[in-house]
Amino acid sequence: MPRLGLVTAGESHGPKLTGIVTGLPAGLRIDAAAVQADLARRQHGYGRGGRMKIEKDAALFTGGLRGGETLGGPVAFEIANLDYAVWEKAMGPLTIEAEAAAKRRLSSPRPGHADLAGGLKYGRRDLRDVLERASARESAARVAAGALCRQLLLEFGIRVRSGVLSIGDVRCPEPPGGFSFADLEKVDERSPFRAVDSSVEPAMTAAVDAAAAAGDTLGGTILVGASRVPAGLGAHVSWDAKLDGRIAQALMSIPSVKGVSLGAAVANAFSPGSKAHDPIGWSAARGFFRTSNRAGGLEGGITNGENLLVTLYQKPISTLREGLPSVDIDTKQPHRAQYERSDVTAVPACGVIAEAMLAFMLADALLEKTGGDSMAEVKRNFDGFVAAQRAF
Ligand code: EPS
Repeated sequence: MPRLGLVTAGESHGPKLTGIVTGLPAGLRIDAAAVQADLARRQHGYGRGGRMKIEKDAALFTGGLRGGETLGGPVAFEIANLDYAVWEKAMGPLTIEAEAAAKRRLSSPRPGHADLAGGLKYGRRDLRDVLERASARESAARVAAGALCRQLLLEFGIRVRSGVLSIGDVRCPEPPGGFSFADLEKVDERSPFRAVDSSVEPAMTAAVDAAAAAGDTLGGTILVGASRVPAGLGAHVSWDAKLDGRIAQALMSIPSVKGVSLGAAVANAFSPGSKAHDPIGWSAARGFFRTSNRAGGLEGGITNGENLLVTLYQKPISTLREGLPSVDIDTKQPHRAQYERSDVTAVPACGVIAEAMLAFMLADALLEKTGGDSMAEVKRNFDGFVAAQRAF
């Protein structure tokens, strides 16, 4: 049964985002500077629009911590939306001014965004009521929550990293045997693309510039992974206990992510079984190990002790300057989709959000395995199951 919970609240141009993480054990030391660093990493990236110049994301912790340590209760935090200062009249939670709200109304939905589907479902004639919550702004709260989980994982030596594989049609050349966690360790966090191979970054800059000049947008692919993951997280016993499915759901829930694949899943689908699996070896020093990692670290929905490797496929952002063909919901006449200030691409940021979601799902699976209300109990139980595996 899942152990961790995450609820986020807040609209993109409302006063703030709120996050609440439940299920963290007591006694986890929280490094606020590391949370801040992840929030800054998410904001960094070539191809972002004007909004990122306005926001300075910072998590203000308001519950569940004392003196920098978790207490075992829900951990709550807030991230202010600095842009709210100019949106208050249209986005006030309790009162809005009709004229300001009318000026901000969205009535020509953007194909690819949640605007129309959400408007139909919730009966909202101002599609802004949908887009404000569907906005990827919400991912800032996920990153803060993921940063807490990353700190828990680090206590067990588990590290989570990501890197951009492609933007538009510019791809990092794939090494023989595929990308590995070592490629993610080489990613330069100061780079505005965070590509696994920095030699393609000038071509990525040119592709984003060309898309921006044409009023177009770009998607891409991202590799996210975790190292030193112990075998035995997740379970094969029920469809909803399988960790591969749980991770896929979490990563697919990131705005614009439309595909998720584990290890060499796509290549494997076109290969015979003799070339799709990972031979098993054993040595006294390493215990059981694999000579390749095509499975991406999961078999039968259970971690197998190899590094976790997941690829995400992000579609191009659906807000285009000229507006894609759409219909005005009032007149029902053809009308170009309304343009909202937006990004040209958010692929580099997506990697940071993917790290947060993977850290959350791995921390959840680890705590599910160990149980424990305090970090001391979690560590004792973790050491016990690792020792049992070594003796297997
Ligand atoms: C987004 C549109 C843009 C992005 C936003 C996601 O916002 P705005 O309409 O205010 O310019 O910048 O992303 C963020 C605010 C963020 O923090 O990532 C969208 O429509 O999803």
